[in-house]
Order: sequence, then structure tokens, then C-alpha cells
Amino acid sequence: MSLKFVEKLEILKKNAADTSYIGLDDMKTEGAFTWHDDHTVIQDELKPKLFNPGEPNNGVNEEDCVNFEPGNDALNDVTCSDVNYYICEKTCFYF
Ligand SMILES: [Ca+2]
Ligand SMILES: [Ca+2]
Repeated sequence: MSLKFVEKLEILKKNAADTSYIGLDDMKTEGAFTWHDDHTVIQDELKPKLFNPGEPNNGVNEEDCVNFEPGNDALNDVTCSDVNYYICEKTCFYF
């Protein structure tokens, strides 16, 4: 697991108050979950550590967006048309 992803998951666990999209999807290639910001892809061997058991399952063949579910502290692929919060990453500048 990359340090970057460990950091992101820990931030989500501590701060996400509700189910939220996190800027990860497999719209381009099924099963290749890709971050919106830098286009890195989650490695297959990491998926069991990150997703809820049995996920990602591409339910009804149309789950291409990823939610963080605070109750489970894990990810789930869901339809992109669900109405949910969206967590964005913002760069901080120090002067
Ligand atoms: Ca999918
Ligand atoms: Ca799913």
C-alpha cells in the first residue's frame, strides 16, 4: 500500500462523518480503480485490505464510483448516480 493511500485512508477514518465519494473510480477500465487527481491505479492485491468484504463487486454491472463508508472504515464501489457527499483534497500552502 502506498504511503499516499495510507494517509488518505487514515484521514477518511478520522474525519468522514457520512458516506462519501472519494475521487476514485473504474469508469475507464472495469476493475482498474483510478484516483481522479493523479491517475494512479489501486493494485489488485490491495483491494481486500481497502474494500468491504465482497467488494468491489460492480453490482448490477454499473458500479463505477467508490464511496468511503465510515461505519465500516472501508470502501465500496457504487453507482455514480447515488446522492452522496463528496470529499475533495486541497493543497495547503505555507508562507
Ligand atoms: Ca465498476
Ligand atoms: Ca459494490
